[in-house]
Amino acid sequence: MKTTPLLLAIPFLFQNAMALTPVSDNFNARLLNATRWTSESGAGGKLTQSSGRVNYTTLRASDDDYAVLTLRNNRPGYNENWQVILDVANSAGKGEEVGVGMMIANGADPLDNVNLEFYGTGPRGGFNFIGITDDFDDISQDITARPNVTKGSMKISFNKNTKLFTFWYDRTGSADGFKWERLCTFSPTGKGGDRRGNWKMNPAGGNFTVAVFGYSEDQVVANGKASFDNFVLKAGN
Ligand SMILES: [Ca+2]
Ligand SMILES: [Ca+2]
Ligand SMILES: [Ca+2]
Repeated sequence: MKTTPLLLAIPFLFQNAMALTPVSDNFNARLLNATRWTSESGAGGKLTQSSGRVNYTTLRASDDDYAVLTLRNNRPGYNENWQVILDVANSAGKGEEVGVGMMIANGADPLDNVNLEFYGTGPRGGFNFIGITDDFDDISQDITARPNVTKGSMKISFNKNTKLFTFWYDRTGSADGFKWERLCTFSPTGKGGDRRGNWKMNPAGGNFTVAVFGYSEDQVVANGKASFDNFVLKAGN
């Protein structure tokens, strides 16, 4: 059939020419955009879009409460420069027992992932990096900065040439613009970076899933104590 070569060519061209589709969400609508995000939760963890942001709550203090929103149709690539940004607020004052943040996972294996979490103020507060490969999480490898703030912004960027993720925070949030401070880098090739793990990414077609989340461990989290806002995925790093 004459159309066959064309039909075969389209996906190929599409794959090569396709630039990253930017996403931004100010969470100002009454309801969460369910076309954009898939929602998942465990134990009593709950994410609710209200007052122009997404609030994390739990009514009962149980183990492993969490709630996650994952971008449904947008997977940034292994061969693109991209970044994700999020405003975060946390006045729970419980250190790492209550967090909000972002997770990037290997699109081919969710057990390979990196997380940037925000714990708020205090000696156990701050912005914390976690790197996990094949579900192995060594907390002695976490990297934390403690600017002693209850709100700020976080950014995870990916460089297609170095194949490094870089983790950043802004200690004042987005309202006054961004002044990014570098926390650390992670290499998914298993080589280089401040931390590393071999995710065995597909060199041609590898991609990543993007999620935002809240979680708590044995804590009641009242509405307004932990939240996030102003998600952005865009090209460049
Ligand atoms: Ca908002
Ligand atoms: Ca793996
Ligand atoms: Ca700022």
